[in-house]
Amino acid sequence: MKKQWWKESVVYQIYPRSFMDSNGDGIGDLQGIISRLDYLKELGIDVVWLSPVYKSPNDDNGYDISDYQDIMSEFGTMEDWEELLGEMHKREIKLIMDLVVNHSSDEHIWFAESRKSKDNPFRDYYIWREGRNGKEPNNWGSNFGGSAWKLDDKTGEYYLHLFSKKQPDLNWDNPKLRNEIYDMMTWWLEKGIDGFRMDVVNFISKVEGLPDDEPKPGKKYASGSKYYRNGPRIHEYLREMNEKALAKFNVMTVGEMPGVTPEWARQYTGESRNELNMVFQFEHVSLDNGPNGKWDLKPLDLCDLKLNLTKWQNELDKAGWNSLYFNNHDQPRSVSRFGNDGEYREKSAKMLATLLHMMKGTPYVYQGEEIGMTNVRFSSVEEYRDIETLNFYKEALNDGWTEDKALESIYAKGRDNARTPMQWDSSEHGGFSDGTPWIKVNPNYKDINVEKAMKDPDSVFHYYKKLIELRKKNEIIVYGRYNLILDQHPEVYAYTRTLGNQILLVLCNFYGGNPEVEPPAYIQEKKFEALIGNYKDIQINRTIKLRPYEAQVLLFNS
Ligand code: TEU
Ligand code: CA
Repeated sequence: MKKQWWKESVVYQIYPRSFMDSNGDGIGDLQGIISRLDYLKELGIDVVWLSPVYKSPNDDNGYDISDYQDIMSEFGTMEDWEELLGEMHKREIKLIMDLVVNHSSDEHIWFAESRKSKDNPFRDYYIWREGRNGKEPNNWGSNFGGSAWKLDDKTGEYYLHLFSKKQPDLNWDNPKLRNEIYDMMTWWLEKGIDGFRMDVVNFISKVEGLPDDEPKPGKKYASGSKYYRNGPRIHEYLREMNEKALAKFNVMTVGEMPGVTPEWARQYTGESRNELNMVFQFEHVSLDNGPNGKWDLKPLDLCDLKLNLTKWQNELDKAGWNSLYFNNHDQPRSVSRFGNDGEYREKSAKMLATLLHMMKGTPYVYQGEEIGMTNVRFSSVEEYRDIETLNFYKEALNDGWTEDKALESIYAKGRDNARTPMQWDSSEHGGFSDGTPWIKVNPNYKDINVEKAMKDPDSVFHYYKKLIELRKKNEIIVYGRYNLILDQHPEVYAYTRTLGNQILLVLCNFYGGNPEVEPPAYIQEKKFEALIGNYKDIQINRTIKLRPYEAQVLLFNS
């Protein structure tokens, strides 16, 4: 397996709106990020993935871009951005930008032109169709609810929007559009950025004819996703993008890909294929979805998680590369979702971090995860800001859900769980802003904050720091082969990594019980070094006795 800097890196995701506000308007900004770079350096991360900071009307918090080559005024100026890049590079932190090119904002100049007339030169930058018997061109639903089509009065045709109606899908089948994108990417790459995270990039090629899909019983709209995920020309486009923009630079790429399987991922990330370095898959964060999707709550079965992550570890072992994540700006906080955010908040946050960071792949840390930030429960829907959440709430009530039931789903799965402001200290608004934050701070900020975590040597922060350090010192954590053990154990997730004559044993008690596990035979014979654990000692005899949410990592040399 070829060594690469991005295989040896840990990435930290910043959601700028919620990270740090420097001027008291309640909105995080670029100067705010600059003021916290020393903190990130202290944590030890190598790369920052910055969620979108481009000009945007913020229908979807920057994932609706109206100018790809300008900065959102609420966040600062291009000079601020240049300063941010410089300050990061000075600290040897790399910067990858978010590339959102499945769609633009409807306020992008391309769309303003496109909608003017059927023969406008920009018409084909988007996906326009005539209606069918006075209705939408097909029965696809948008990922944010409702139809995926909007009728535009000006020309009497519909445009496709797989997300909000202010996010019209770009037409990648048009070579002119593709070249515009590659030029824009090159423009950023020449500024010296270190790569891209690509938003829903496996959606860019749609099946010709945009056929109807089968709706679920009782539903008006169908998913349609089988006609736009991993579509017919996707590999062609990614290779062209590589050839025309990426290949000239030593950068990393990660494609966000809902619905991707390991088979697909091997094609996208295979070393000789010249497409992407890694993908974000969604299978492991969908295991607690019921049959009706994310809002349909279902408890996680640990064995499902083992089976799934193991499949990804094994299938991408020789071809491709994994990205490792539990959190991002779209997911609820992992300590609340898979751990225990009450009595065992710190223990379980460390356990989950151990489980993920000792696997093979590039780990991603989402802002606040490194101090064990939790989900939030706002008492009324008025406190929520996320378009997906608000659309869901409206639809759920229309479908006959009670307010309480809808709120329970939002508490468990809503994206705003991840978007409450970063908790820096115990001062008002958690030290995020001197003004009124655009979304409320989680009321637990007095207890959970960066200042407190940095002072406490036992904190989740210091544990993450150590996990990141270990990856730098032990090649086995980066390149060792993964092997699941105790595969049927209902409470313990255990695996080994092997490289040369070393074995790394990772034991994670996923729950609050006291399971006793039989260690592999070699544990009796070989000397080991305890690399990291979330208890002060380790209880090993004939068996290993695990305490609630205990995690242990042992390294054997032979
Ligand atoms: O998310 C892609 C996506 O599929 C989301 O709809 C995701 O599945 C959902 O948030 C979870 O319920 C990307 C971005 O990460 C997200 O923030 C954007 O809203 C979306 O694309 C549109 O750009
Ligand atoms: Ca601000």
